[in-house]
Amino acid sequence: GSTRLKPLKSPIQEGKLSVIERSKQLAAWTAVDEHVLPEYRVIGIGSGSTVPYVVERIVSQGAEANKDRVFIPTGFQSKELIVSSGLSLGDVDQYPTIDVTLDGADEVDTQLNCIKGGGACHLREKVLAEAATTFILVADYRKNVEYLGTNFKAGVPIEVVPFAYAKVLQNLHQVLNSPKATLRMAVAKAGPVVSDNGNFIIDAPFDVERMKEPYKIMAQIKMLTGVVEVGLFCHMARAAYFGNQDGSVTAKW
Ligand code: ABF
Repeated sequence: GSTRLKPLKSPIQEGKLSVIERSKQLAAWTAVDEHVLPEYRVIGIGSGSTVPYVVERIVSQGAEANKDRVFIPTGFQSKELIVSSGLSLGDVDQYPTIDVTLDGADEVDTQLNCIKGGGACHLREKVLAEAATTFILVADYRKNVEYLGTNFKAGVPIEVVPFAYAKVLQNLHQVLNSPKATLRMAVAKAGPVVSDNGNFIIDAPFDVERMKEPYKIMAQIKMLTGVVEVGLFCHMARAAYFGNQDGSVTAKW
């Protein structure tokens, strides 16, 4: 389903944010208001630039609401956000069951399949998405698409063990028909990006037709020996919230 919610008034930030940042904030605030229920104790916090607005809104629920809660990070950036916001930090090994995880996405299709991993955090993000009773996506309007690959052209992020990266690249080029798959390099080509888990990231573009069946692609990539995790999250999200340019929010479920 899908619905368009009325514009949320956010007097605090009125006029201080760009249209895109404001749409991220609106998506995040709406998702928190709808899904971070008072009785929830264990909350998964994702990565990216939309999630800070999720934490901002949770903090605004007050010290009383947050005093018995624990927040589980999806990586270094997410951990820093939790700690700097004064919220209690927990580990997923202490809390393998999470009440709700809220996270961003690079793109979300009409079935709520999404591309994640633009920030090289998708392995831990998928662990927390799977451990959550409810997994919620928050994003700006650019991510709300009919088919994956419409706006996000960098390709499917794939975390691979360094030992196997050249073999996996070859498999993608020759077997899975992604001739433009590349190893993700750090800024200024200083070397390959290394994930929080010490692995490399490959970005593998597929043509739009193939991206109409993301589950199939995800399964084919996941079977390649050396692949740790694929940045395609299929049939996992309960709902997705997109801030729109006009200040309204679109909810998809
Ligand atoms: C994380 O943040 C990643 O899975 C995804 O690539 C990225 C989205 O970033 P942003 O919210 O800044 O668009 O969720």
